[in-house]
Amino acid sequence: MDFKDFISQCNGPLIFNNNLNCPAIEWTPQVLIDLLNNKMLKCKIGPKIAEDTVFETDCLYLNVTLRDFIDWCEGNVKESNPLAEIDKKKFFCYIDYKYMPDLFEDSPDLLKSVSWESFGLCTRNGKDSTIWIGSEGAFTPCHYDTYGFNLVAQIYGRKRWYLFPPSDTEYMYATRIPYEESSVFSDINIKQPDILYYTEFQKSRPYIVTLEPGQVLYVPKNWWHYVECLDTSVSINTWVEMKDDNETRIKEAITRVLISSLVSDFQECVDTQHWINPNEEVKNCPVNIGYLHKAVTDLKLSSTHGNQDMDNFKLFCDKFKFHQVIPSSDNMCNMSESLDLNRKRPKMSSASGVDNVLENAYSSETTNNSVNIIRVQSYSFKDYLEFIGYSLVKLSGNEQQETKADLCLRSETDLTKHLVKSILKPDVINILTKSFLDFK
Ligand SMILES: O=C(O)CCC(=O)C(=O)O
Ligand SMILES: [Fe+2]
Repeated sequence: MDFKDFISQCNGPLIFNNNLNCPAIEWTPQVLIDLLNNKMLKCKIGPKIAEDTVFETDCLYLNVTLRDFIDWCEGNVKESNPLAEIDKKKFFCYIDYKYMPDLFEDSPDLLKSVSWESFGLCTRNGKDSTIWIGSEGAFTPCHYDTYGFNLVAQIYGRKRWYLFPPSDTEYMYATRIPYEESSVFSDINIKQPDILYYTEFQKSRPYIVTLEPGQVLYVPKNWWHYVECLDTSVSINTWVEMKDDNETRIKEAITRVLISSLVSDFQECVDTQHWINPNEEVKNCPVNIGYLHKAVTDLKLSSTHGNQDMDNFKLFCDKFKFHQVIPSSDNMCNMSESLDLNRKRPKMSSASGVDNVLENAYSSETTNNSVNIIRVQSYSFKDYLEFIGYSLVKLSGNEQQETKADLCLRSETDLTKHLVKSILKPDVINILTKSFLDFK
């Protein structure tokens, strides 16, 4: 395999086994409890199962220590635990999206415990990383990240990723409400999709992988993902900037201008707080126009003087140019059986045989210690439905469509939200960006 071959493999998600070499691979929840030293952390609480998509804006937030969180996960709650009232059967808790420099502001030396050097990114460490600690059943709704590619290290417990390629965007019912810089959300609930309402979704091609501790997932730029914790889970990721992020920055700046002016137009009559994710802040219009101006200036500079930034994607590909990438189909035939013998955990119960294959095909328990790279398997839409245990709701297609339409148009607030969502749709933003760039 040479450099070009590896680049062509990078057009889909990949799993890296035996390649994470840094002290943070030992970060069990217990180790993290000691390292974090009773630091208060914002914890997201949401329903494990819901008919509609659960966005961040639908969740409850409580401040907890990691000890409170783990005690709750283990069913060991004292009255003083802020999570004492939360029913573990119905709800999940997620200490998600914690930027490591904030988490370890009192002990910055710990940032060196993470290193992405074995992925060709020599200077990247905890200062560029984010940590996610979830209870069993915690999830992040389906979205794609607009900048760069992503490397995700699974440290403890298992996490399952459902991914969809950027070419499926037209089937994913994309929306910028709730708004968060650099995240485009899907309206679809991936675990219980309403395929009679979101009819186009059936044309999508799902890729599914269960990450085990020690594995690293490469997520290519703009791939959609829905992520769920199968156990109490710890993972660490880094979003790696790419050269073409400069153009994305203009799209993001336009979106920010639009959302801020829409919020100020509508805030008197609608609860616009629900349009914005809790970690996000919409600044006022002049500030946002300033971001847009800077994004355009930066793009101009990079196109006239050449981009001086290191090409991270090139560094990453260079590192693996002599490695084999095992195609997922080979992997399914050759590896799943032997891996099955080595399993440490009991199988999940499922109605489908696909489950066993998904559970086993990507285990890190390979026969030797050399790095191996495996393509993530894609599935037919039918197999995916079977895998998630989809069952048709009792309503007939027409009834269901009508009920949904009734709900959407029930109140003026919903109608407004609908209208505003359509103004912020990614295809509208693309048209605006294009005319903006042409105008310049
Ligand atoms: O692990 C999760 O829950 C979500 C992670 C994610 O969205 C990301 O790494 O981009
Ligand atoms: Fe993401």
